[in-house]
Amino acid sequence: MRVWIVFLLCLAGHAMAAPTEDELIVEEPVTEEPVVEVSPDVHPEPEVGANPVQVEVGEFDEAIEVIDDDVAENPCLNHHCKKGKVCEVDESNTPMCVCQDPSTCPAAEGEFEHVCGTDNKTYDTSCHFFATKCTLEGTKKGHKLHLDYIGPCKFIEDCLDNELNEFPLRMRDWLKNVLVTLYERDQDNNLLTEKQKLRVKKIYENEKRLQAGEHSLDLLAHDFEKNYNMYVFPVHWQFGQLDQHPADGYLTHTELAPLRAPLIPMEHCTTRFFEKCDADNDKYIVLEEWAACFGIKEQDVDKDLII
Ligand SMILES: [Ca+2]
Ligand SMILES: [Ca+2]
Repeated sequence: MRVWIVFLLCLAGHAMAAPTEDELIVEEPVTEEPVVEVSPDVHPEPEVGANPVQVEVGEFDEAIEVIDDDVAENPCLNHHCKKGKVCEVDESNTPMCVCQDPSTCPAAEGEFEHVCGTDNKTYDTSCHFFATKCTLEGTKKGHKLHLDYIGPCKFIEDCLDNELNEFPLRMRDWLKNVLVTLYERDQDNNLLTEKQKLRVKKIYENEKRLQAGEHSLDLLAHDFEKNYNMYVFPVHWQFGQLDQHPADGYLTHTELAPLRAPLIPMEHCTTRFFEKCDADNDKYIVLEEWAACFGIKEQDVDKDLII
């Protein structure tokens, strides 16, 4: 339970930091199947988006390339490449993205920069991971290789059925607490829209609200039953936060990565939980599937709550 609180504080902390200037991002067509991609990249001090959970959304999307037509003297200056690639010019001085040599990646400053790939291999940093993945492009091995989670590879126990059922209890409570924390600390800021603030206000001011803290699973289950309505919006809100590349009502593996990758080392049911969420097994999680795996009733699923 403690890890959830630490995670919450950590994410809330990120959300409170000063926003940095965003680059103008031009999305290029996705060249490989986005549904199986997980591509997080975590900075020691992540920049901040509007989402406390989805820190640095763009950083997680390796399919994004940023290209500026205003080519200066160095054609590579404004030619950005996706993760794992660097810009080089060919004979006609035309910039192109080529695979980065992993040995040119800066060394990790600490263990927290290590990442674990789905090949169960620890990579020094996400730069090393994506550079390696790039060199395998076009191969079956490369296609199957994804970033699994943040931190060095470690033994992750199997998730038992009863543990799987406990996962949404904690997750729901945590989402609610994230929103309340945002509301409390962010009254003048823009992390929540006015509509969202009004919805969270109702939860925040509800005297029956279960305060953040360590609670038994029994209490969490009881509270969900008793105060069900307080959980409906947080579950919708999180879906909207993740569904941004593109915001099409479908969560891909890549879009889920910002939530999933930091969580796996702490919660060993994470992978199984999100696999199960995709009830029809089409590799996308739609709002109905998402809501259902958090116990939200079908009649309460409402796309308007996401806005
Ligand atoms: Ca989407
Ligand atoms: Ca699905």
